[in-house]
Amino acid sequence: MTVLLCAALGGCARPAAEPTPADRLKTHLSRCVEQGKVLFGHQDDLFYGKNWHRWDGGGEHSDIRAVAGDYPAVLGVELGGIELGNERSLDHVPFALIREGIAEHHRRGGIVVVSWHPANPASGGDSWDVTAGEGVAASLLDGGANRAKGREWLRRLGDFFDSLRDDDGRRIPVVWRPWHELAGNWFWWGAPYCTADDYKALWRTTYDYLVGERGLDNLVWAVSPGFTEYCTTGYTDYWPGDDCVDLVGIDIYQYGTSAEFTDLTRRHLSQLAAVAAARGKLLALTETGCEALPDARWWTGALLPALEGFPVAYVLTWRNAWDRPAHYYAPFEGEASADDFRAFVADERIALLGECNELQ
Ligand code: BMA
Repeated sequence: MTVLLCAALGGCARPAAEPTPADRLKTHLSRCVEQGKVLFGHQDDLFYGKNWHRWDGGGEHSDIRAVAGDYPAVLGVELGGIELGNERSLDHVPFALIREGIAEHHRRGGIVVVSWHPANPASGGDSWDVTAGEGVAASLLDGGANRAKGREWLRRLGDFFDSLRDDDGRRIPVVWRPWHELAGNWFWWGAPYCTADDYKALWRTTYDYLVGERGLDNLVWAVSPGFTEYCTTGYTDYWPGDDCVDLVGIDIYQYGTSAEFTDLTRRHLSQLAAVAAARGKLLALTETGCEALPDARWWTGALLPALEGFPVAYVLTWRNAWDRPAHYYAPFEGEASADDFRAFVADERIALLGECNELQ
């Protein structure tokens, strides 16, 4: 009987392996791209925003939902401080609340992306402490002075990723983008202080530990080096390896005019679209924004035309700080660009949570 059935089915192929949580997330993102959608994201959206925060008795809120009637499709979360065993992120959010928010967003059919601004292992300063100069990244590698500390940091990260579970106990997938903005001179792992070989080894060490040793199958690996005057080879010489990258991204903020932002973003996205296509990777605008939104038509006038025609899976706008009045990148109730933001998300290309959920 088995033989007959096998013959009828054209041979006994081994059953296909069950897709991992990361595979399912990649499929979800690819489906959105195929449908011509760009998922809209906002950093820390569920945890705090303009004049509110959810911890210490604060209730649920979302600046995006308050303005546009739905949550962002993509929730950005930040793990800086977890490596030290802290209870709260460097932006004051309890990690327990971050875990809860990730599960909540996943349950609603949304996508989570994770950034990490780790401390400087050599100086004890923060990510932006570059006073130790070259060699800090190398100190985390095999034979380096901070290797044991680096292993401990990765263990804490691994514990957190492993603790992300859905209601059935399955791991929740997230886009994970460690060691970002490599091309800048502002992080201790930045290109001015880190050779291509050391950067690739740092990435490989991170990947081998989390995926190889810990077996974490819920991470979609995103690289977002960027291009700067200090380094233009983030996607070539510093490329961590085709087997340990799933998504190619870039972080671009507006510092000049809206027209300059649109032009710069288009130039960089067209370069990245070619990299992503050649390597078979997803593409995203992994961080963006214009602090305090001086241009009330920024959404339809600058960001939408910047994205036009590129197969961008998602765009993540940076956080609306609860404790720094001018440090915000997304609208909130009464903010000057709120009307334009509603027009932006009404565009058929832009998806908030509801549409993202439907495309699973
Ligand atoms: C930066 C700023 C900081 C913040 C950091 C990590 O761009 O928003 O205030 O601590 O990101 O989220």
